[in-house]
Order: sequence, then C-alpha cells, then structure tokens
Amino acid sequence: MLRTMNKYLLLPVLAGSLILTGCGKKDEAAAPTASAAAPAVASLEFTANDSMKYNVTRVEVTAGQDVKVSLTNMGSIPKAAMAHNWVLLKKGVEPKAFADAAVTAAATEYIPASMADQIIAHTKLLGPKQSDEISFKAPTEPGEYHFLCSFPAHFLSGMTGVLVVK
Ligand SMILES: [Cu+2]
Repeated sequence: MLRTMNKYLLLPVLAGSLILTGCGKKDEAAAPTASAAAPAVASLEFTANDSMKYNVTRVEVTAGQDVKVSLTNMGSIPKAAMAHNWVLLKKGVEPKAFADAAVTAAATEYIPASMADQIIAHTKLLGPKQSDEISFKAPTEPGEYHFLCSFPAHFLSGMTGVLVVK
C-alpha cells in the first residue's frame, strides 16, 4: 500500500522535472540560431502523372535559399514507357535543347552527360508510385530558371515550368 502511494506521489514530481528540463534545453538551443539569419527552407512538392503533367509549373524561391524539392510519380504506367524526373537548368539554358540531347541518354536515365554542367539539380528518374527528394541552394542571381522532365517527348507535351528566383 505504501509503495503504491509513493508511486503516485512521485509521478507528478517526475513529470514536472521532465518538462522543466525540456524547456531549458529548448531555450539554450534556440538562442544562437535565432540571430544567425539562416533563411527558412523552401519546400517544393511536385507530382507527375500519366498525362505527362506536373502539378505546379511556376514556383518562387529567394536567392540563395535552401530549397528542398520532392517529386512523386502518381501514375501507373510502367517505367520504361512513362517515367518522370525534375531537372532544374542553369540560367539561360534552353529546355528544348536539353530535352533534345536527353532523348539519346537512356543509359544515364535521360540526363545527357554532354549537358551535365548545365544542370543546377535533378531528381532520379521515377517509375510509378516512386518518389525522390533533393536539396540544393537556390541560385544567387534573380531571374527565371527552367525545369523540365527529360523523359523523351515529355517536355514537348508540356512537362516543364519555371522556378523564379527573387
Ligand atoms: Cu515525365
């Protein structure tokens, strides 16, 4: 009986000290980062489907910002016939030129080696129900940057868009 009572008496004390410890730690950790002025991460979620369309074709980020891009292929057609990626090109690179070069780059999942230096970031090539997530720094130069799916014919079907750096 005494044991049981002790347990009940101890519980609120333990809970109280846990909460206090938690708060203390949080304050200590928050203080230095609050003044570091690191911009929040821009999280961009893209989906693609069997109609060869992205859900979003225009997105905005801040110059130099950390960007996280996720791409999910919602379709069901097998990968060999219908796969998607998300390729962000450097400023001034023509997406049509990239798409044309990509047609013969099946061995490298339609990322042509000859144009590797024209890419800022890209996801993997995704079959049905697959997804991928990438992180990169937004360009520091404001302007419009094209992105596209480089699977054959998808750019021509409208699988492209613009990332605006402000
Ligand atoms: Cu595609």
